[in-house]
Amino acid sequence: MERTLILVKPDGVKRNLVGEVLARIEAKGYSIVALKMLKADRALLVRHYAEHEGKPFFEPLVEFMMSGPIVALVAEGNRVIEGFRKLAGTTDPTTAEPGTIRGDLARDQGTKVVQNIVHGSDSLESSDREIQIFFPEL
Ligand code: D4T
Repeated sequence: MERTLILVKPDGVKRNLVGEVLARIEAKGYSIVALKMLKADRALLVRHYAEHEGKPFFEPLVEFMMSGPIVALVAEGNRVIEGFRKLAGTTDPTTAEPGTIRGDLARDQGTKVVQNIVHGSDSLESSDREIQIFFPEL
């Protein structure tokens, strides 16, 4: 069965949206098979966001992701990678479709990095890699 790594980012946790995000994942019919709250350190985030190293938003992104606790989870189901990306909506919350997590719950905060509530793996290769980073025990 396909699996994806989902993060509720610090903005989502601060705004008490963990339950809302989990409810949308479960209501869609995916199963949550692992879940934890943590404060990510720099080394973990540099691994997770390796593809963005060197980009102008990389440092603000790492700082933002260290600014408070996050919730990491693994969701499972047929085509869950694609399905959760649809539930999340596009990266820019201003233009993310209403009905999506980002479209309904986030907006441009004028910050150097986009604060958009959630992360979801974008491919099978990414999900394998990211699940290994956050849940090496799985
Ligand atoms: P994640 O990875 O968090 O699920 O988001 P996306 O898949 O939608 O976006 P991404 O990996 O391309 O970017 C990671 C993270 O960086 C922020 N970001 C991204 C930003 O602030 N400015 C930008 O131009 C881009 C591309 C938002 C999400």
